[in-house]
Amino acid sequence: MTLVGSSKAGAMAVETTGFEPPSGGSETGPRGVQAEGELPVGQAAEPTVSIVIPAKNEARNLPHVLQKLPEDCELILVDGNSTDDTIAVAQSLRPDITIVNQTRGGKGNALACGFAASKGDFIVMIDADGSNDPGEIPRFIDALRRGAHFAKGSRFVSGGGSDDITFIRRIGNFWLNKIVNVLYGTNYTDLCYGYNAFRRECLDAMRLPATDLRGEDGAMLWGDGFEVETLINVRIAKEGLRVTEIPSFETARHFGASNLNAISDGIRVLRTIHSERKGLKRKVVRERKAARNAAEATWSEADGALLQLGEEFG
Ligand SMILES: Nc1nc2c(ncn2[C@@H]2O[C@H](COP(=O)(O)OP(=O)(O)OP(=O)(O)O)[C@@H](O)[C@H]2O)c(=O)[nH]1
Ligand SMILES: [Mg+2]
Repeated sequence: MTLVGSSKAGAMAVETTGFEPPSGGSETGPRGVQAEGELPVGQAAEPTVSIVIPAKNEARNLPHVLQKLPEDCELILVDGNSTDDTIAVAQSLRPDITIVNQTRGGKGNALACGFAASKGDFIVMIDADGSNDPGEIPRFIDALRRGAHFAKGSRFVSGGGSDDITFIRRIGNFWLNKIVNVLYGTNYTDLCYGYNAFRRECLDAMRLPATDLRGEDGAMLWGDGFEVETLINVRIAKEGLRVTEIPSFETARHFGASNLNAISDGIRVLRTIHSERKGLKRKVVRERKAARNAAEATWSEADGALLQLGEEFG
């Protein structure tokens, strides 16, 4: 698969006109906060794409991922001190891959290290366990090309789904998602999902913990764990960036065991949601909700009018 068609390797053409949700995607999150109009995509006319892959003992799963990734992208695998052949397998499958060693523990630190090493104008984050379909990447890129700052994978919009999520995780994700939507005025449908893509400018909004800091006795810092997706989503919302949700289907990991603990990681997510509220103005949340309701009302009015037209002339 290539992302650029006939354009030069490592780059693709970008429309920098205003925002329109891509086909199969839906606009969500705070709206109308960011100034409308042209969105800068680095300095390049044809932005480049980096794919960041956190991997901890995923040697057996990597063939299902790396062989399906586009050729015309920068690939960065962030190794979590794997004790299997993760690095060797990655290098044999994709000799062009860059291997990065993470500086602390956890998936969040792995992503921060991968983002810091990346050079692309667009950055895709995808798991190494084979549960995210690389074939969906063009949908994410398309949303960014159409003006979204952040293209957020969702298993819970039409066209998405999961063979992997357990009952308890589904319930936890649902309620955590709901809390974020109420507190931050967003319209997310899948808070804790790690398959996303974004414009490089989003890194400033994410403010992930610096990769060169050392935790006490090598401990993880806040944001280094599985709370990272929530941290990213909340900070993107706080900055009022444009988010488009992309339907995504998650399959079960092919081999190996999960690194996530639904209870302890769920608590980290909850604490993140709470601690990120500092400095958030209620007025901003209210304005975002009002803007969203107004947009929804306009859509349903337009829908009604179209239906009526259809009945009259159809
Ligand atoms: N580098 C690095 N990668 C990690 C770490 N923890 C998890 N990952 C990777 O992050 C991705 C998601 O982790 P998973 O363990 O699959 O978590 P999950 O998807 O919630 O769990 P499952 O549904 O059971 O697959 C996988 O590619 C992991 O290899 C870590 O500490 N360091
Ligand atoms: Mg997984």
